[in-house]
Formats: sequence, C-alpha cells, structure tokens
Amino acid sequence: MTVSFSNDPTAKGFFAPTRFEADIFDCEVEGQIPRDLNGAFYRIGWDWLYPPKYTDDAAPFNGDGYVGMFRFQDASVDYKGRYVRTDRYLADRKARKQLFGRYRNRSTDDPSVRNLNRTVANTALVSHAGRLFALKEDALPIELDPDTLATRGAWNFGGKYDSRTFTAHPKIDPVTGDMICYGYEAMGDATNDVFVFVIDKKGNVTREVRFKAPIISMMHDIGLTQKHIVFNTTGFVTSADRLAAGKVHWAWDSKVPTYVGILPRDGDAKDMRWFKGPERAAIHILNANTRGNKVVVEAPVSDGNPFPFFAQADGSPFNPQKAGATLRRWTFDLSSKKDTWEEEVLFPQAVGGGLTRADERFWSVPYRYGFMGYTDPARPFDEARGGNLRGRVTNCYARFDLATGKMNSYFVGDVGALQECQFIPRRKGAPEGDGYLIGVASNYAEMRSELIIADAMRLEEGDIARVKLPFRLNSQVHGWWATADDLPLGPVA
Ligand code: V55
Ligand code: FE
Repeated sequence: MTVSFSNDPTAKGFFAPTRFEADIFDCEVEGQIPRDLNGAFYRIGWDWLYPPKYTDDAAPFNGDGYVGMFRFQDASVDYKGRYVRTDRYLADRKARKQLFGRYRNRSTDDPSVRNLNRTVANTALVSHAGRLFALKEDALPIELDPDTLATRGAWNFGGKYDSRTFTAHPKIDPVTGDMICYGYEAMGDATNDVFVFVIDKKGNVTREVRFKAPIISMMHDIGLTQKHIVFNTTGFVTSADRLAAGKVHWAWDSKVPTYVGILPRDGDAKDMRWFKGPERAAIHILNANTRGNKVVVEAPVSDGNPFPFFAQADGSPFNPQKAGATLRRWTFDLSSKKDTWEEEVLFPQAVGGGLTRADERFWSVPYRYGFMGYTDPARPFDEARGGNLRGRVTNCYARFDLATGKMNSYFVGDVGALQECQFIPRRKGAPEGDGYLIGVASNYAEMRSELIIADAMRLEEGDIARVKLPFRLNSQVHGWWATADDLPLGPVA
C-alpha cells in the first residue's frame, strides 16, 4: 500500500505528520536553563501514523496520540518523543494502513476493528498517585511509563471507575490531593449520562455521582471550587442518528443554549442546579471559586464554534468572528431564583485559541493569575522568512492579573507561533505565579521547534532560554509538568 497524505488538507508544510520517534541527549540550548527547573514537561497531541480515511474528517483531533518529554536536570534538558501504543495504533501498524474512520464514529471503522478501543489518546496528560496518563475524552486513561514513555495500557482504577469515558481535564484539589474527574457519554456514544468520581491521593475511587445532562454535547472541562463542581455544555452536539449516518461525532448548533450545572461537592444528582444561557463555547476553564452564595468561573469563552473542522449543524459556513476566545468571568448567584448568570469580558484585547492555564497549585482556592496564548495583530511577522501567516499565529503569552486587571505579555518573535503554555513554580512553596512560563514554539523560518522558557513574572523581558530541536514537533494539544514528588522519575539517562 502506498502511504500518501494528499487527502488531508491540514497535513501540509510545518503541519505535515512527523511519523518518527526521537531521543535527544543533552539538547542544544540558547541562553541558560535555570538550575532550579527540575522535572519533566510532557506534551501530547496528534501525529498521523497512517492518513485519515476521509477528507472531511475532523483530522486534527482524530490523529494518533504522540507524546513528548523534556526532562530537566542540572541546567540540562533531554528530549524524547513516542507514539502512544493505543490498540488502534497497533492494529493500524499490523495492517499497514488506516483501519479507523471519522472522528469518534465507530460505525465508520473497518469491520475487523469494530470492537477495539478506538481512542487515539491525543488530548492531555495528568499525573496522579504516582501514575502518568494520556487522556482523550472518548475512553479510559492510558497509562505511560514516566521515564521511557512506553505505553502500559488502559487503567480503570482497579475496576471502580465504571464510566466508559474519562475527561481530558481532571482537576486535582490542592488541599486534599483528590482527583475530581468525570466521563460524559459515560454509558456509550450518544448517551447523556455523566459519571463523576473522586479519586484519593492513593489512587482509590472514594465517591461517585451520576447525573443526566440536558443535552448530549462536548463537556470538555469543569470548574472546581472548594464547594462545587461546575459542568458546562457546549454547542457541539451529537445523536445516535448522526453517528449511524457515519458523520464526524460533533456538529456545532448555534441554536443550542449553554447549560451550566453546579453540583455541591458533598451533594448528589438531586442537588444539582442548572442554569441556562446563550450560544457560547467555554471549552477550557481557567479556575473557579465559591464566594459566599456566588460561584465564579473564569474561562476563555467564544460566542460560537471555535473549531473550523467541526461543521455547523445548519450547513452555514464557519464564522471566524465568533471563534476567538476572550477571558471572561461567569458569576452564578445561588441565592437568586433566576436560571441565568452574569458574563463579563475581562481582557478584550487578548483574543486567542482558548488554551488557558493556571498555577495549578491554586486550582479551586482563591487565586490571582491566569496564563493564555493569544494573537497580537500589532506585532510584526516576517512573511519573507515565516510564510503567509501574518495575523493568524498565536504570537504572545499573556499573564492575566485578575486582582488588578493588568496584563503582561511575552512575544515569541516574528517567525514563530506558540503552542499551549505551562506554568512551573520556581520551587515548592513559591508564591502564586512565581516561576517559569514555558511552551513549544514553531519556528517557521527554520522549519523546526523550540521550547521557550520565560520568567512568568517578567514576560516582557523575553525568554531566558530556548531549547532548540533540530526538527519539527507534532502539533500539541495540552502539556503537563511533573517533578520527582509527583512521579517515580528515574535518573536522567
Ligand atoms: C478538544 C480536543 C480533542 C477532542 C475534544 O481542545 C476536544 C479540545 C484533541 O482532541 O477530541
Ligand atoms: Fe482541552
């Protein structure tokens, strides 16, 4: 069989699949890696082993999971890149071709693999109770070896986790170490069941709550406070009919309201309170707090479909004006009888792809800072060296100060684009936001990737080091930082 990616219009140039695995001992570095940066930055995204079967697939989100690790120690860094050995990847390798069909639609798979776990595990990572997991919201977590990145297989927490799916965005309560997680479409494709779990710091399931969502939609992330868990629906909807018709799992329906369910952490499904609002996409949640009778959620929010590769349900064209996300505050008043909430746009000048991160030691507790990549159209872009991407690349990282309303920015330069940022505390016990902001940058002029390292408190001064890889990295979705306190990290090779 001839391998050709000509049917995937997104797999071109810098975005062509890389299809190799890599080990670099002692990477080339420009600048000085801080000596107190000790641990592993893991990143995950997609990289097609075999081309998608269909040109109308939601190809970016359907590609094989590929994980990278930047391992920092003694002011040096090593890099490792591996495919996640999912059941799907292994079946495709054996067949030497793509056996799987459209995004999250089993009915489009080759009959020989209809009963296989078809997850690509390409979305996010989490470490908890000494284990590292690759996540995608259509399946159970896949455990990885934190040193070698070898795939250990799906994990159901000793059998007590009985949802078929597991979110890409579990939250870890910094006070207790509990992991608060859930699966939507928990009873299978196109079910409105959501199962919520608490997993203690030893890795045991200690609590489960089951509820039914008002619609079947992508419920990608949650807000966690010390008192509540906030679940929001989106306009990405599906149905058994849609899946039987062989379509991509989601279509965006502009007529679907946004429902937000607030569950008390010590409550049951009957204690859930639902609110209803206009067309919105809050795919990722920065952080949330309960303040008296109010639940406050801060998140990058857009007014419509943020992803051009998911079609509009009514057949209308993708609307880029409604796709950009700004950081907004949603306030829910639990003492009011109303089923609506207040929305405030906090930083209208920073419009981005919605990949926000917190200093996660402050998840659910009072916090001050948020971080997010965004596009500053006023910054220069060198089209002669970088190509025709002016105004379209994520060229800045912002640090939002939610106490003062001030924003500080890091600019990547005139031939680059930034992937999701990662905040790393300078040391255990450092104040909130005191540390490093790192992330992978695409260098379009030199067709290779760099890991930039900036001081999170001095973003406008530029990076303090760049780890220069001699090749392009696959497109990242999310990253995760872990130290030897989180994972049994062995000695650096
Ligand atoms: C997201 C990403 C996914 C997915 C569903 O960023 C949602 C949101 C990379 O795959 O399947
Ligand atoms: Fe996500």
